[in-house]
Amino acid sequence: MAIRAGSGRNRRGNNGADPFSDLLFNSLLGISLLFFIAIIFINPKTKEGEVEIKAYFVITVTWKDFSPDDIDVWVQDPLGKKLWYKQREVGLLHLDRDDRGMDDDRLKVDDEFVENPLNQEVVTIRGVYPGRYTVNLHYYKSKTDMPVEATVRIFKLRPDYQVVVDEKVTLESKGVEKTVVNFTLGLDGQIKKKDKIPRQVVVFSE
Ligand SMILES: [Ca+2]
Ligand SMILES: [Ca+2]
Repeated sequence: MAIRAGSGRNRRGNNGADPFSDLLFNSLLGISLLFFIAIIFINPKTKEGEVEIKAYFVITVTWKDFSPDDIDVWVQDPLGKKLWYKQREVGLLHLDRDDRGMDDDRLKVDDEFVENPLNQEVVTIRGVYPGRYTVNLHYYKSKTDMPVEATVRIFKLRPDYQVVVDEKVTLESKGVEKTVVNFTLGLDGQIKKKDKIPRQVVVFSE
């Protein structure tokens, strides 16, 4: 069931970052993350102890390469605090970047265009805080006016390895918000409950 969200917030402005450095950083980050995920899927048991990821959970949201559409991941923690592109560090939650489709992923260098096709946002949860977490997707901006299918994967890395979510979520149109999962974390770092009850997380700030 989709949650309809409104519109009218101001989009983030120019933060002054050098676009070429940003593009290179994003490219390297994307490659590193894909490599890390590949290692986990290839041989989780033997490789688990060899990957020094200082996090308890990793959430990846990926949509079609070269898509110009902008999908956002939102996570709400047990205290009700929200992680999103304007709040990229909240408590034990961290969002690596706001991937905006192809915006900021294309740069002209010496009359040639350099593009990073990757569309991915990554969240890490760096410790155990018990309670309910909600992971939502929001179709923020559309240049295609077409549905977007996103792949959501949630890995629990500690105290033991578990694939919590590995599924595709279709966002039918701009403005649609969907709850991927609610999960309740115990003091021991284990998931006690999991459901998909729709829960609105997205808010807008002017
Ligand atoms: Ca985004
Ligand atoms: Ca992108």
